[in-house]
Amino acid sequence: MKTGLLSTNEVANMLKVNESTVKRWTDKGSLRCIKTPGGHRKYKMKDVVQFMDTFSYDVTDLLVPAKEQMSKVNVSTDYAILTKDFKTLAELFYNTMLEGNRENTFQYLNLLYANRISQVEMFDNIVFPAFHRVGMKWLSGELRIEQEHLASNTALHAIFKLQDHITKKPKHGGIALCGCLEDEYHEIGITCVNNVLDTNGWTTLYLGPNLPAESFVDAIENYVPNIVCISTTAPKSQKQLLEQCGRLYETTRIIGAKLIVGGSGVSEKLKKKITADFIPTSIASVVSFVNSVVFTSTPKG
Ligand code: B12
Repeated sequence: MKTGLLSTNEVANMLKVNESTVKRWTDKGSLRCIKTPGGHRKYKMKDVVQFMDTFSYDVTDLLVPAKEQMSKVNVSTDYAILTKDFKTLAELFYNTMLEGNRENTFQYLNLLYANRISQVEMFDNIVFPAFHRVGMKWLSGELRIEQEHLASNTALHAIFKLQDHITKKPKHGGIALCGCLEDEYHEIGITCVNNVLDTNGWTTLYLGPNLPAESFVDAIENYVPNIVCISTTAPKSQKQLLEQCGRLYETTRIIGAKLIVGGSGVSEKLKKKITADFIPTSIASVVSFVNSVVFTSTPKG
């Protein structure tokens, strides 16, 4: 997917005017732009939306047609997408997944993706905050357990389905093994990590939740990955988690792989004790770490 700044030509197409008109508006100061070192004008989507809002253009024209399939999108949602108002978008995702309609939830994510919200932004800023809200509502008794289950399953389905619609980088040969250790059933974080790695050219092997440490060790030995990613959200016991991470770490050392341990189960205290190569706090931080790994380490198999 194309992301980032817009060219004068792209803005002209959006506003249905000539490039020279866009340049004139820019030079007059009505439309903000960034000048590249080479002197080219580049535009941020939010500045174009701001301009359209000021001059009463219909911002809905900017969205790609994926929205036709959504039942509940309205102008304020369109505006939230175009201005990357993640708070509003997370709220909408929360409402959509709680309804339990898998297709609508997928369509919502697809709409975001089609409108320049990257997969990483979507997970870190929309999906996870929505789930944290589910957790808070469940804790305060405002959501029932079956609603939490329905929301998680609906979201997981949509997240996997979206993966088939994402433009992926070519495979670079790196293998990533992703999963959760025994007694850990929270798999949304690791699913997102798995999918983002797949998008970034990794061959991912998804082991899912609740896998005993011995089987994880076997998987590392058999598939000889470059990176092993595990997620822990609510560890049953810190002692068990530390011990199991220790075993995985030893095995990754033998084959020359890197171990990444993520998830909100890694508290500040645990961070200091866990043996791992990287302990991320967001999906965004994983991407830069793993991209450096694939070119610097070759698994010993
Ligand atoms: C959905 C959910 C469930 C679902 C999970 C469904 C599924 N298929 O995944 C089900 C119903 C199974 C469930 C069960 C339970 N749950 Co629950 N659950 C949640 C909820 C609402 C969302 C979890 C989630 O996916 N969050 C999104 C994740 C991705 O966020 P994150 O862990 O913070 O991860 C971030 C980063 O660390 C990174 N990341 C995550 N993993 C990884 C991995 C790698 C490699 C990398 C690079 C990055 C990365 O990505 C995220 C971005 O910021 C949370 C609420 C919450 N606050 O999260 C409660 C919550 C986690 N659950 C909780 C509890 C208590 C339980 C149960 C014990 C309830 C019960 N009595 O049965 C069981 C335990 C099950 C078990 N043994 O694992 C508590 C945990 C409290 C605690 N700290 O111990 C929470 C916090 C709810 C609450 N507010 O109290 N749960």
